[in-house]
Amino acid sequence: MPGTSPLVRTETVDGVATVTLDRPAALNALTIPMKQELLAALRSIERDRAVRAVILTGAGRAFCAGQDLRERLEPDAPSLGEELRERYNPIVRAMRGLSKPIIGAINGVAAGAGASLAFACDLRIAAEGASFVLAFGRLGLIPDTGATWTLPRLVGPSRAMAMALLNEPVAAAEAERMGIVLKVVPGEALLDEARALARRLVESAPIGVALTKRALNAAFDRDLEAALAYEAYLQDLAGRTADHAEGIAAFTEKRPPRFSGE
Ligand code: T3D
Repeated sequence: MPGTSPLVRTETVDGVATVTLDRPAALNALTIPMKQELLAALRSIERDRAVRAVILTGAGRAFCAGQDLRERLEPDAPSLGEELRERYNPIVRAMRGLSKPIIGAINGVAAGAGASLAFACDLRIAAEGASFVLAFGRLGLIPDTGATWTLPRLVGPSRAMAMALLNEPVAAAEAERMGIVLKVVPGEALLDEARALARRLVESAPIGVALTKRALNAAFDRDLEAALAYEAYLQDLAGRTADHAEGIAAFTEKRPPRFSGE
Protein backbone atom coordinates (compact mmCIF):
# COMPACT_ATOMS: atom_id res chain seq x y z
CA MET A 1 0.00 0.00 0.00
CA PRO A 2 1.71 3.24 -1.05
CA GLY A 3 2.03 5.86 1.73
CA THR A 4 0.97 9.46 1.25
CA SER A 5 3.92 11.20 2.85
CA PRO A 6 5.88 13.44 0.47
CA LEU A 7 9.20 13.16 2.34
CA VAL A 8 9.17 9.61 3.68
CA ARG A 9 7.44 6.97 1.56
CA THR A 10 6.33 3.61 2.93
CA GLU A 11 5.37 0.75 0.69
CA THR A 12 4.39 -2.65 2.08
CA VAL A 13 4.59 -5.75 -0.08
CA ASP A 14 4.41 -9.35 1.15
CA GLY A 15 5.16 -8.46 4.77
CA VAL A 16 8.08 -6.14 3.97
CA ALA A 17 7.69 -2.40 4.55
CA THR A 18 10.15 -0.36 2.50
CA VAL A 19 10.65 3.09 4.00
CA THR A 20 12.30 5.53 1.60
CA LEU A 21 13.76 8.88 2.64
CA ASP A 22 12.60 10.93 -0.30
CA ARG A 23 14.23 14.32 -0.61
CA PRO A 24 16.85 13.48 -3.21
CA ALA A 25 17.68 17.05 -4.32
CA ALA A 26 19.14 17.66 -0.84
CA LEU A 27 20.58 14.13 -0.55
CA ASN A 28 17.69 13.25 1.79
CA ALA A 29 18.95 15.71 4.42
CA LEU A 30 16.62 15.61 7.39
CA THR A 31 14.19 18.45 8.09
CA ILE A 32 11.79 18.63 11.02
CA PRO A 33 8.76 17.47 8.94
CA MET A 34 10.82 14.64 7.50
CA LYS A 35 11.85 13.44 10.96
CA GLN A 36 8.23 13.62 12.08
CA GLU A 37 7.19 11.56 9.08
CA LEU A 38 9.92 8.99 9.69
CA LEU A 39 8.86 8.56 13.32
CA ALA A 40 5.20 8.27 12.28
CA ALA A 41 6.13 5.65 9.69
CA LEU A 42 8.03 3.59 12.28
CA ARG A 43 5.13 3.78 14.73
CA SER A 44 2.66 2.76 12.07
CA ILE A 45 4.88 -0.20 11.09
CA GLU A 46 5.04 -1.30 14.74
CA ARG A 47 1.23 -1.42 14.85
CA ASP A 48 0.84 -3.20 11.50
CA ARG A 49 0.77 -6.94 12.14
CA ALA A 50 1.15 -7.59 8.42
CA VAL A 51 4.68 -6.15 8.46
CA ARG A 52 7.39 -8.57 9.52
CA ALA A 53 10.52 -6.84 8.20
CA VAL A 54 11.53 -3.32 7.24
CA ILE A 55 13.92 -1.90 4.66
CA LEU A 56 15.19 1.66 5.17
CA THR A 57 16.72 3.30 2.12
CA GLY A 58 17.12 6.65 0.38
CA ALA A 59 15.82 8.00 -2.91
CA GLY A 60 18.35 9.15 -5.49
CA ARG A 61 22.13 8.97 -5.10
CA ALA A 62 22.35 9.34 -1.30
CA PHE A 63 21.10 7.39 1.68
CA CYS A 64 20.91 10.47 3.89
CA ALA A 65 23.16 13.54 4.35
CA GLY A 66 22.12 13.99 7.97
CA GLN A 67 20.61 17.10 9.47
CA ASP A 68 19.50 19.68 6.89
CA LEU A 69 22.09 22.34 7.61
CA ARG A 70 20.08 25.10 5.91
CA GLU A 71 17.25 24.50 8.36
CA ARG A 72 19.70 25.18 11.19
CA LEU A 73 20.13 28.73 9.88
CA GLU A 74 16.45 29.58 10.33
CA PRO A 75 15.99 32.16 13.10
CA ASP A 76 13.54 30.00 15.07
CA ALA A 77 15.61 26.79 14.79
CA PRO A 78 15.45 24.84 18.06
CA SER A 79 18.61 24.27 20.09
CA LEU A 80 20.55 21.16 19.16
CA GLY A 81 19.72 19.56 22.49
CA GLU A 82 16.03 20.13 21.91
CA GLU A 83 16.24 18.81 18.36
CA LEU A 84 17.87 15.63 19.60
CA ARG A 85 15.54 15.11 22.54
CA GLU A 86 12.36 15.94 20.61
CA ARG A 87 13.03 14.40 17.20
CA TYR A 88 16.21 12.38 16.65
CA ASN A 89 16.24 10.38 19.87
CA PRO A 90 12.63 9.17 19.51
CA ILE A 91 13.50 7.89 16.03
CA VAL A 92 16.49 5.94 17.37
CA ARG A 93 14.36 4.51 20.18
CA ALA A 94 11.66 3.55 17.70
CA MET A 95 14.21 1.81 15.45
CA ARG A 96 16.01 -0.09 18.20
CA GLY A 97 12.77 -0.93 19.98
CA LEU A 98 10.85 -1.94 16.85
CA SER A 99 9.67 -5.52 17.18
CA LYS A 100 10.49 -6.10 13.49
CA PRO A 101 14.03 -6.17 12.08
CA ILE A 102 15.22 -3.19 10.02
CA ILE A 103 17.57 -3.70 7.08
CA GLY A 104 19.44 -0.58 6.01
CA ALA A 105 19.78 -0.62 2.24
CA ILE A 106 22.52 1.96 2.03
CA ASN A 107 22.30 3.21 -1.53
CA GLY A 108 24.79 6.10 -1.32
CA VAL A 109 26.47 8.43 1.13
CA ALA A 110 25.31 8.23 4.75
CA ALA A 111 26.58 11.35 6.54
CA GLY A 112 26.11 12.76 10.04
CA ALA A 113 22.75 11.70 11.42
CA GLY A 114 22.27 9.79 8.16
CA ALA A 115 25.17 7.55 9.17
CA SER A 116 23.66 7.29 12.65
CA LEU A 117 20.36 6.11 11.15
CA ALA A 118 22.24 3.49 9.14
CA PHE A 119 24.02 2.30 12.30
CA ALA A 120 20.68 2.10 14.15
CA CYS A 121 19.37 -0.47 11.65
CA ASP A 122 19.64 -4.12 12.69
CA LEU A 123 21.38 -5.23 9.48
CA ARG A 124 22.94 -3.28 6.63
CA ILE A 125 23.84 -3.98 3.04
CA ALA A 126 25.42 -1.35 0.83
CA ALA A 127 25.64 -0.37 -2.81
CA GLU A 128 29.15 -0.30 -4.24
CA GLY A 129 29.16 3.50 -4.32
CA ALA A 130 27.91 3.96 -0.75
CA SER A 131 29.99 5.48 2.02
CA PHE A 132 29.71 6.38 5.69
CA VAL A 133 31.05 9.60 7.17
CA LEU A 134 30.30 10.90 10.63
CA ALA A 135 30.88 14.52 9.50
CA PHE A 136 29.82 15.95 12.87
CA GLY A 137 33.38 16.93 13.77
CA ARG A 138 33.62 19.15 10.68
CA LEU A 139 30.84 21.21 12.23
CA GLY A 140 32.39 21.32 15.68
CA LEU A 141 29.81 18.82 16.93
CA ILE A 142 29.90 15.40 18.52
CA PRO A 143 28.40 12.28 16.90
CA ASP A 144 24.74 11.98 17.87
CA THR A 145 21.51 10.20 16.98
CA GLY A 146 22.88 7.20 18.82
CA ALA A 147 26.18 6.91 16.94
CA THR A 148 28.29 7.03 20.10
CA TRP A 149 26.37 3.94 21.24
CA THR A 150 25.90 2.02 18.02
CA LEU A 151 29.19 2.58 16.21
CA PRO A 152 31.59 1.23 18.89
CA ARG A 153 29.34 -1.82 19.14
CA LEU A 154 29.58 -2.35 15.39
CA VAL A 155 33.29 -1.75 14.84
CA GLY A 156 34.93 -1.59 18.29
CA PRO A 157 36.10 1.47 20.23
CA SER A 158 39.30 2.14 18.31
CA ARG A 159 37.74 2.33 14.85
CA ALA A 160 34.73 4.19 16.18
CA MET A 161 37.02 6.80 17.73
CA ALA A 162 38.95 7.16 14.47
CA MET A 163 35.74 7.66 12.47
CA ALA A 164 34.45 10.16 15.03
CA LEU A 165 37.65 12.20 15.32
CA LEU A 166 38.91 12.08 11.73
CA ASN A 167 35.56 12.33 9.93
CA GLU A 168 36.94 10.54 6.88
CA PRO A 169 34.49 8.73 4.61
CA VAL A 170 34.52 4.94 4.87
CA ALA A 171 33.78 3.42 1.49
CA ALA A 172 31.40 0.47 1.17
CA ALA A 173 34.12 -2.17 0.70
CA GLU A 174 35.96 -0.97 3.82
CA ALA A 175 32.65 -0.82 5.69
CA GLU A 176 32.16 -4.49 4.85
CA ARG A 177 35.65 -5.33 6.15
CA MET A 178 34.90 -3.39 9.35
CA GLY A 179 31.62 -5.24 9.87
CA ILE A 180 29.37 -2.22 9.36
CA VAL A 181 27.65 -3.85 6.38
CA LEU A 182 26.96 -7.53 5.70
CA LYS A 183 27.75 -7.24 2.03
CA VAL A 184 28.29 -4.85 -0.85
CA VAL A 185 26.35 -5.27 -4.08
CA PRO A 186 26.04 -3.34 -7.35
CA GLY A 187 23.73 -0.36 -6.91
CA GLU A 188 21.12 -1.70 -9.29
CA ALA A 189 20.89 -4.94 -7.28
CA LEU A 190 20.64 -3.30 -3.84
CA LEU A 191 16.88 -3.32 -3.35
CA ASP A 192 16.48 -6.84 -4.74
CA GLU A 193 19.18 -8.05 -2.34
CA ALA A 194 17.53 -6.21 0.56
CA ARG A 195 14.16 -7.74 -0.34
CA ALA A 196 15.69 -11.21 -0.51
CA LEU A 197 17.17 -10.72 2.96
CA ALA A 198 13.85 -9.34 4.21
CA ARG A 199 11.97 -12.34 2.81
CA ARG A 200 14.13 -14.65 4.91
CA LEU A 201 13.17 -12.63 7.98
CA VAL A 202 9.49 -12.62 6.96
CA GLU A 203 9.59 -16.41 6.85
CA SER A 204 11.07 -16.57 10.37
CA ALA A 205 8.97 -16.79 13.55
CA PRO A 206 8.04 -13.14 14.29
CA ILE A 207 7.97 -13.42 18.08
CA GLY A 208 11.32 -15.23 18.03
CA VAL A 209 12.76 -12.50 15.79
CA ALA A 210 11.41 -9.71 18.03
CA LEU A 211 12.75 -11.35 21.19
CA THR A 212 16.12 -12.05 19.55
CA LYS A 213 16.46 -8.36 18.71
CA ARG A 214 15.47 -7.44 22.26
CA ALA A 215 17.95 -9.91 23.79
CA LEU A 216 20.92 -8.74 21.72
CA ASN A 217 20.18 -5.05 22.29
CA ALA A 218 19.84 -5.61 26.02
CA ALA A 219 22.99 -7.75 26.25
CA PHE A 220 25.13 -4.77 25.21
CA ASP A 221 24.52 -3.22 28.59
CA ARG A 222 24.50 -6.25 30.86
CA ASP A 223 27.04 -8.47 32.52
CA LEU A 224 27.01 -12.20 31.82
CA GLU A 225 24.79 -13.09 34.78
CA ALA A 226 22.19 -10.52 33.81
CA ALA A 227 22.34 -11.59 30.15
CA LEU A 228 21.86 -15.24 31.14
CA ALA A 229 18.88 -14.34 33.29
CA TYR A 230 17.32 -12.23 30.53
CA GLU A 231 17.88 -15.00 27.97
CA ALA A 232 16.07 -17.45 30.25
CA TYR A 233 13.18 -15.02 30.67
CA LEU A 234 12.80 -14.32 26.94
CA GLN A 235 13.33 -17.95 25.96
CA ASP A 236 10.56 -18.92 28.31
CA LEU A 237 8.27 -16.57 26.36
CA ALA A 238 9.50 -17.87 22.99
CA GLY A 239 9.10 -21.45 24.15
CA ARG A 240 5.40 -20.91 24.85
CA THR A 241 4.58 -19.74 21.30
CA ALA A 242 2.70 -21.77 18.73
CA ASP A 243 5.58 -21.00 16.37
CA HIS A 244 8.00 -22.89 18.62
CA ALA A 245 5.68 -25.92 18.50
CA GLU A 246 5.44 -25.50 14.73
CA GLY A 247 9.26 -25.37 14.45
CA ILE A 248 9.59 -28.67 16.28
CA ALA A 249 6.75 -30.26 14.27
CA ALA A 250 8.32 -29.09 11.00
CA PHE A 251 11.69 -30.54 12.03
CA THR A 252 10.29 -33.93 12.99
CA GLU A 253 8.06 -34.07 9.89
CA LYS A 254 11.01 -33.02 7.67
CA ARG A 255 9.15 -30.08 6.10
CA PRO A 256 9.63 -26.30 6.09
CA PRO A 257 7.93 -24.52 9.02
CA ARG A 258 4.84 -22.34 8.50
CA PHE A 259 5.02 -19.72 11.22
CA SER A 260 1.78 -17.96 12.17
CA GLY A 261 3.20 -15.31 14.47
CA GLU A 262 1.30 -16.77 17.43
O1 T3D B 1 19.76 19.49 14.78
C1 T3D B 1 20.97 19.33 14.70
O2 T3D B 1 21.66 19.99 13.92
C2 T3D B 1 21.62 18.26 15.54
C3 T3D B 1 21.87 17.07 14.75
C4 T3D B 1 22.92 17.03 13.87
C5 T3D B 1 23.06 15.80 13.11
C6 T3D B 1 23.87 15.94 11.82
O3 T3D B 1 23.52 15.24 10.91
S1 T3D B 1 25.21 16.98 11.72
C7 T3D B 1 25.89 16.55 10.13
C8 T3D B 1 25.12 17.17 9.01
N1 T3D B 1 25.55 16.66 7.71
C9 T3D B 1 26.66 17.03 7.13
O4 T3D B 1 27.47 17.75 7.66
C10 T3D B 1 26.89 16.54 5.72
C11 T3D B 1 26.83 17.71 4.75
N2 T3D B 1 26.94 17.26 3.38
C12 T3D B 1 28.10 16.86 2.85
O5 T3D B 1 29.15 16.82 3.48
C13 T3D B 1 28.07 16.48 1.41
O6 T3D B 1 26.91 17.01 0.82
C14 T3D B 1 28.06 14.95 1.18
C15 T3D B 1 29.42 14.37 1.60
C16 T3D B 1 26.95 14.27 1.99
C17 T3D B 1 27.84 14.66 -0.33
O7 T3D B 1 28.72 15.43 -1.09
P1 T3D B 1 28.47 15.60 -2.67
O8 T3D B 1 29.63 16.39 -3.19
O9 T3D B 1 28.21 14.28 -3.25
O10 T3D B 1 27.10 16.44 -2.80
P2 T3D B 1 26.89 18.00 -2.57
O11 T3D B 1 27.09 18.74 -3.83
O12 T3D B 1 27.66 18.47 -1.36
O13 T3D B 1 25.33 18.04 -2.17
C18 T3D B 1 24.29 17.96 -3.15
C19 T3D B 1 23.17 18.85 -2.69
O14 T3D B 1 22.69 18.38 -1.43
C20 T3D B 1 23.64 20.28 -2.47
O15 T3D B 1 22.54 21.13 -2.76
P3 T3D B 1 22.64 22.18 -4.00
O16 T3D B 1 23.84 23.02 -3.75
O17 T3D B 1 22.76 21.30 -5.21
O18 T3D B 1 21.36 22.95 -3.91
C21 T3D B 1 23.90 20.30 -0.98
O19 T3D B 1 23.83 21.60 -0.43
C22 T3D B 1 22.76 19.44 -0.49
N3 T3D B 1 23.07 18.90 0.83
C23 T3D B 1 23.94 17.91 1.12
N4 T3D B 1 23.98 17.73 2.43
C24 T3D B 1 23.12 18.59 2.97
C25 T3D B 1 22.53 19.36 1.96
N5 T3D B 1 21.64 20.32 2.20
C26 T3D B 1 21.32 20.53 3.50
N6 T3D B 1 21.85 19.85 4.51
C27 T3D B 1 22.73 18.87 4.31
N7 T3D B 1 23.20 18.14 5.35
